[in-house]
Amino acid sequence: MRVEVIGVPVDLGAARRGTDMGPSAIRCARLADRLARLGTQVRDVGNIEVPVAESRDGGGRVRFLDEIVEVCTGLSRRVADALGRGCLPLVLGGDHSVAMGSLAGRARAGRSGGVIWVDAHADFNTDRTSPSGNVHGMPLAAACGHGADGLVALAGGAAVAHEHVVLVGTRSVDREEGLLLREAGIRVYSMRDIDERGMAEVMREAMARASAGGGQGIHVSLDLDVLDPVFAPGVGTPVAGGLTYREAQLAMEMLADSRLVCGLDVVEVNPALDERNRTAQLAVDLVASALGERIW
Ligand SMILES: [Mn+2]
Repeated sequence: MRVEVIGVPVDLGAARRGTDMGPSAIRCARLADRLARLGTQVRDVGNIEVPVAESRDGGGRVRFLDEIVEVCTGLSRRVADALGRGCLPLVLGGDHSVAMGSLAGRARAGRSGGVIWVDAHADFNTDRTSPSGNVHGMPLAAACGHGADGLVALAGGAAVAHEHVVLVGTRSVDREEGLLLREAGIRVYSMRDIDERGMAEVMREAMARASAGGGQGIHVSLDLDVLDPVFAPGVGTPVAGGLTYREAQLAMEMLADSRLVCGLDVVEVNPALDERNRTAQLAVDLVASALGERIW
């Protein structure tokens, strides 16, 4: 397997500053060495250029809309290039707005497929429903074709069909985004589902849905806040009651076994809030598992 690492040092979509340091923190946690040990060919193409928040106005209903569209457009080109070369794009965020660039890139490369959104939040707000105007609460809705025109236009419309989108680990949903999710008929595997049925059963079902019975590639968008804050303190919007270390690892191990993963985002690591880079280290552990590292 060949992997292209693309860093997106952006925090314009988040309320808390600092996820722009995420790509650096993840590289410092020895991502490249870890992947090389798997026998994976790794090429790091560097970072996407991101405007500095202080140099822009960023006002309006959707904060930093133009800047985020600019960043995601650049990312979508890099992702499409990677896919065109037969490589798996590994996108290091940055806040979760980068996922729109990843999915736009897949569309740009002429590929279709499903999405597994592993996150404490649903990220299904639109410009109309968002309480904050922060784009990192909107990327899944935008990828499904809902929300601000500029965001939806990134992929030229919906980048993924509702029936091939699943959420895993959800435990914080705003009222109106919940209504929108239900209306769209999107399958949510909340923490309660994981509590009751176990991660293995949830992941088997999630992968079957996202891949439409095995035929399609799956883009995995991993927000580190899906983990319980006990394991991942370095995130901007922690929510209690999240995945344990092993539940998250099992999900990634099962994704690797499926051989269906065609792209991976690792987002919302915030080194300004972390403890000695442990959340970035955890991100590297999870990426390694998603790309085939096994216990033995
Ligand atoms: Mn998220």
